[in-house]
Formats: sequence, structure tokens, C-alpha cells
Amino acid sequence: WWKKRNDEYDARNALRNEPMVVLDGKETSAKIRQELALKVKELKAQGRKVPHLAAILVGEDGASRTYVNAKVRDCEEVGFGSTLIKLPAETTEAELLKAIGKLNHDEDIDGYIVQLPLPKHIDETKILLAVDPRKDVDGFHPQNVGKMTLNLPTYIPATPQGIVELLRRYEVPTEGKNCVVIGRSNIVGSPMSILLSQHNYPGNCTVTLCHSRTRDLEEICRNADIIVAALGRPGFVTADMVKEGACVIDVGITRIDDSSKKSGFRLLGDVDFDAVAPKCSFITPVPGGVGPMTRAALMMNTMKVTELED
Ligand code: L34
Repeated sequence: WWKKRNDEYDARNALRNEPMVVLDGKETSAKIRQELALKVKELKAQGRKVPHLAAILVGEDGASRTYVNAKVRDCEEVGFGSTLIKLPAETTEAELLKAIGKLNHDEDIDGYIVQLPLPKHIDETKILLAVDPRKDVDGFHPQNVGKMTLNLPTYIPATPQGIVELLRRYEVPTEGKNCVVIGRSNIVGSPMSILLSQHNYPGNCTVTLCHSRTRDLEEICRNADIIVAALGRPGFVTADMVKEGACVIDVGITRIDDSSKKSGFRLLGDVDFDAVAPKCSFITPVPGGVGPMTRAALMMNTMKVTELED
């Protein structure tokens, strides 16, 4: 069915007389939470355990605090148990490893995350390796990254999974498309490039993974049917880099000081939205795009704990 859909969209995009569609992550994530809340009700009715998610937050980074607090609220809305472990910025690696050990052995905790970035004096790799892969709902442990790469059932990192879910729900055609991912981080760019090249829907793309050493990035982007911008540079993707009818996914979320805002900052994506959007078939906004979908994907992974266990 989606092959037919591709052709339909191709025809549509050739004409370019259809309006651009904003991929609404806020609305879609709210819908996902509703669906999960129903499943929680079912679990309860069957007398089964309701998933319990924990998060470790080290330090006082404002953005991390916002994200983690939102994740706790999401748990409450969905009906999951939640535990927030806040540790001071001076926490040593040994202390953090101890907290992780505790969560690994806590029978009541089904899954947990260690919010990134961590303070500089802590070795991130060491920390991610200490997480029990069965509880690694972020999908960052090498064992789970390996499974994802082989397309085996596992936890998939939340941001790329959230993007895939958004593409799926809006039925964005992906088969045979040229997809350009900008940024090769372990938590977004790299897994995104793997997922979109897999033999799935969404997937079956021809993926180009671009990074700081890439030559002729603009030209490569102009050839893309799908662009995933995940480099963390506000407004990096400009209109001249985007083909008519492209689908543009904006993962960037940079805080810029702005005294006219109550919060004291505004959020900027990696895409110059106002200039790029008129050329697009689909585009995600910032905020309200990939961010909320990241959180929804974490909730989906946490629900999966029960399924992957049996
Ligand atoms: N361990 N660390 C771990 N797992 C993750 O999956 C993350 N990530 C990224 C940073 N570190 C992590 C997140 O949770 C990014 N991220 C994230 C989560 C939520 C939002 C953005 C990024 C989000 O809710 N964004 C809102 C706006 C929030 C605001 O007001 O600042 C949005 O509408 O985009």
C-alpha cells in the first residue's frame, strides 16, 4: 500500500499545488500517550505490573531539567510509575555507578535512563556500559545498539524512534528516497541513518550521513527527498539547500537568550523554518516537533519492557 502511496505523493509533489504539511509532534505525542494510557488500564485490569521508569539527572543543566521533568509528567499522564534521582554536579563517577547498580538490582524498576550530557569529569561510555541492557530503555548500551543494527527486537534510541513514528503516522513516503542525515552523534544521527536504510517502512531510503568533514554539503542536501538535521546549529539548513517537495525533520533545539520571553530564552531549530517550509511537502516545527516525539518514544520503549521480557 505504501508503494502506491509513494507514487501518489510523487505525483502530488510534481505538481506542488498541495499545501505543505506540518508534522505535529505535540499532537501526535499526546495521541501516543492516550494509547499507552489505555494499555496501562488493560495491564491493571489483568492484574499485571505497570511499567516503572526511572531517570537519573546529574547536575543543574536547565534544558536537561526541563526534559526530565517533562518525562516524569508524561509517566504520570500515562499511568506509569516514575522515579527521579537527582544528583549534584559534583557527583563522582563511582557514585553514579553505584546509583546505576542500585537501579539494576531494583526489581520494581523496569527501565531507566541516565540523562545526557553528563558533567565533563564523568566518562559517558563507562556509564552507558554499566546500565543493564534489559533496563536500557534509551537503547544506548552497545548490546542494544548491536541488536538495532541487525534489526532485532530491542529498545531504539528515543529521538530517532520518535522521528520514525512521526513519519509512520503521517504516512510520509520513504521507499527509494534519498535521505540526508546531518550529524553523526550516537544518540541521533548514527541510529537515524541505520533505521532509515533498513528494509522497513519507514525505511528503504538511500541514506547519506553527513558531518563536519563532509564536502559539498549544500549540493548533497539539494538532492535529498528527506533531510534530518541533527547538528545543533540554529538555522543551519537554509532554503537554497532544500529541494522543492522535500520532507525536512528538524532535531535541533538550541536555547537563545531572549529577555522578551518569560522563560528568558527562545528555542531555535537547525532549520530556517520560515524560509524552508514553503518548499516542503512535510516539515517539523521547533518546538512541538521532534522533542515531544522523543519523549513519546521513551514511553513506548518503557511499555515494551513487558513485551521484550517474555
Ligand atoms: N539519556 N539523554 C538521554 N536520553 C535522551 O533521549 C535525551 N534526549 C536528548 C538530550 N539528552 C538525552 C532528550 O530527552 C534530547 N531530549 C529531548 C527531550 C525532550 C524535548 C527535547 C529534547 C522536548 O520536550 N522539547 C520540547 C520543548 C522543551 C522546552 O521547552 O525546552 C519541544 O517542543 O521541542
